[in-house]
Amino acid sequence: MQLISIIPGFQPMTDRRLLDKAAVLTPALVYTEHPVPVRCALNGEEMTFEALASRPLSRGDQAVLDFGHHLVGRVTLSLDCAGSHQDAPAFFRLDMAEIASELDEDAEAYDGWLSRSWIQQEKLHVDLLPARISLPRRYAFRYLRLTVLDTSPKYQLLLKEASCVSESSADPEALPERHFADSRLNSIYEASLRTLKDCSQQVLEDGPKRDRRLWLGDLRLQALTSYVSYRSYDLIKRCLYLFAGSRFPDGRMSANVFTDAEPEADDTYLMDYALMFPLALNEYLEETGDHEALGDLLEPALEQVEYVLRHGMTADRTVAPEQASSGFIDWSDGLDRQASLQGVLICALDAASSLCARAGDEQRRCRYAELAQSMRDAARTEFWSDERGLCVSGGQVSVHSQVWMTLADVMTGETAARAMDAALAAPDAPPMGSPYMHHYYVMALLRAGRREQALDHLRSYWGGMLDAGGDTFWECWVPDEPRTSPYGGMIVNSFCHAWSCTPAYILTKFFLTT
Ligand code: RAM
Repeated sequence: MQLISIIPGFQPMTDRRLLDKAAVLTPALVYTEHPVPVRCALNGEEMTFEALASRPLSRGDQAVLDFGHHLVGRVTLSLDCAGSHQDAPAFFRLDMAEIASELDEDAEAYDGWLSRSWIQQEKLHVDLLPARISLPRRYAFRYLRLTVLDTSPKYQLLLKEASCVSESSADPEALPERHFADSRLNSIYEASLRTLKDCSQQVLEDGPKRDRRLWLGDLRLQALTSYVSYRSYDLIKRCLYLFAGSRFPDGRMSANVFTDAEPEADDTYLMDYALMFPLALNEYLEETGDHEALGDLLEPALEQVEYVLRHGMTADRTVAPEQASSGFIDWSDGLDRQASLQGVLICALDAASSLCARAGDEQRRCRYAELAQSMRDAARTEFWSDERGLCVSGGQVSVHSQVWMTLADVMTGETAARAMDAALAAPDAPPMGSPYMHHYYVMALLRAGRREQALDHLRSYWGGMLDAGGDTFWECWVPDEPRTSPYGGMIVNSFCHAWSCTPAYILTKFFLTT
C-alpha cells in the first residue's frame, strides 16, 4: 500500500487565530552535549576514540562511532591531516544510522516509493585541513560511520573529535521514578520514554529521521504516553491547534501537517486519523480541564465526525465499503478496513459525546451517544458471525477487525478475547504490520480482561525490538519478517517512531508495581 495523495490546486483552509495560539505554545529545545562517542571501531577493530583519533586514515578506511544510545541532534567533527602537505581535498562519506544493522543497507540500491533524500548520508570535500565541520542537518542516529573516499598519496586524514549536541523539548526533570515487575519491563519502559523524548521536538514528530512531521494517529499515542511521563501539555495543545488551524477547505483534518515553515495541512486525508482528533482532544481535556481548548477545538473536533456521518455511511449505519480505502488502520496490504473503521467511528462518537457533555451541550451529547449505540448494533448485524465466533469484514477475517470491534464494545469480555485469538490463528488473516496496530491489540486485550496475555505480548513484541538492536522503538516491526518495510527498503524505515512509544503508557496505567 502506497500512501501518496496529491490533490491538484489544494489550498488548505487557514484559521489564523488558532495558528497564532499554536505559535505561542512553541516549546524551547533543551540541548545536551555528547562530547565523545562511547565506542569505536576502525576497519572492524574495536578501539577507544582516543586511539582512533591518532590513526591516520586513507582511502577505503572506515571508522564507526557509537554514541551509546539514540540521539537527535547536530554533529561536529574536528579534522586534521597527517603526513606531508595536503595537496588534494579530503573526500569522505558519512552514514548516520539509528541501529547498527542500518549501516549494512545499500543506500544506492533503494528504489522504493519514498524519497531517497531521507537516507542520512553526506559526501563531503574538505579543501583545507585542519578544519572543524558542523554537519548541515539535524540527524537521528546512534552510529556514525566515516568512510574515506580519498586523501592522496602525500597525506592522511585524522579524525580528532566527533561530538553531538542533542535536542529535544521533553524535560527529563518531569519524569517520575518508576519500577516494574522485572528488568525486561524496566528496559522496555526506558526505551519507550527515550522514543518519546527523541520525537518531542517543536512539534511531536512521527520520527526524527523521517518524516519529522506531525501525524494525527501518532499524536494521540504520544499524548497518552506523555501524560504519564513528560507531561508536555503545552506541546500537545500546540499540536491539536495546528491540526485545527490548517485543514481541508471542507473542514476535514489532514492526516498530517507540515510545520517547518508556515504550518500547512498536507493534502492527505485518512478517515481514521481525522476521527482520532475527538479522542485526542477528549483525553487532553481529561488531563487538563483546559476550557480555552474546549472552546476553540470542540467544533473542529465534531466536524470530523459529522463529515463521516454525511459522506461515509451506508443507509444501515455502517461505514460504506467504498470509504474503507480512505482509512489507514495499519500498514497491511490487502486488509479489509471496513469493520476497523466502524470501530474507530464508534470510539470517536463516544468521544464526541463526552466533549459535548464537557461543554454542557446535552442535546448533542445524547445525539452522539445514540448514534454510537446504533452503530454498535449495526456492526453486530453486519460483521459478527455466530458460526465463526468473530467479526468478518468484506469476507475477510483479521485481527484488526476484532481489535477495533472490541475497543468499540461491539463485543466484550471473553467473546472478544476469543475472537482475537481465533483471528490470530486464522491462516489467511493479514498480519499486523506496525507497532501502531500492536498498541491497539494490547489495548483490546486489556479491555477484554486478558491482562497476562497483554503483558506477554508487550514483553515479546516491544522486547523483540530491543533484542534486535534497538534502544528506541521502531516504525515497523514484524518479528517473523524482520526486514519488512512499507516503503520498499529498510534503509528509509524510522527506528525511533512516535507510534511505538506507548509501552510506558500501558505499563504505567495497567501494570505499575511501585
Ligand atoms: C508514515 C509515518 C507516520 C504514520 C503514517 C500513516 O508515513 O511514519 O508515522 O502516521 O505513515
